[in-house]
Amino acid sequence: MIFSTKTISNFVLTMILVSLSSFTFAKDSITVNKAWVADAPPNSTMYAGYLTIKNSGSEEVELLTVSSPKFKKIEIHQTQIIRNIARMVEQDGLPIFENETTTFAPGGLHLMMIGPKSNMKIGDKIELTLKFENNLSKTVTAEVQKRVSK
Ligand SMILES: [Cu+2]
Repeated sequence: MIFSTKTISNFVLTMILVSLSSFTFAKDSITVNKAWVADAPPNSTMYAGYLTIKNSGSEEVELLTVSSPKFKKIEIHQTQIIRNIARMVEQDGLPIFENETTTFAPGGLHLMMIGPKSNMKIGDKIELTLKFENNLSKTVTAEVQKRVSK
């Protein structure tokens, strides 16, 4: 087969555009919503945070870490009932499945926010940065709200 230089350069250009658009698509496929942090008694050393992560893309994306300037450390926890006892199990990376919304909610998945750098009160705004694979990151603002028992 013989390719003209123009054909090859068009081919290369197409490949560049294809890889750029798939990158853009992956970046825009994740949406983080409804972020809030449950109020806790004064001097609490831990808070629980909740949010939803929607993956509208066609590929699974893994949530790697969550951080906030107002906390020393944030872990991703899943509450599991093992022999009638609720235990919190740290998730080492959390797959966010394609075409699904993953919901963090009381009694299930939550952000375990450890070591607040100051006291929190209802209405305070907390910045959360979620890092995903493929160098994707999303920053959202969570408001401290009264815990609602379900
Ligand atoms: Cu926990």
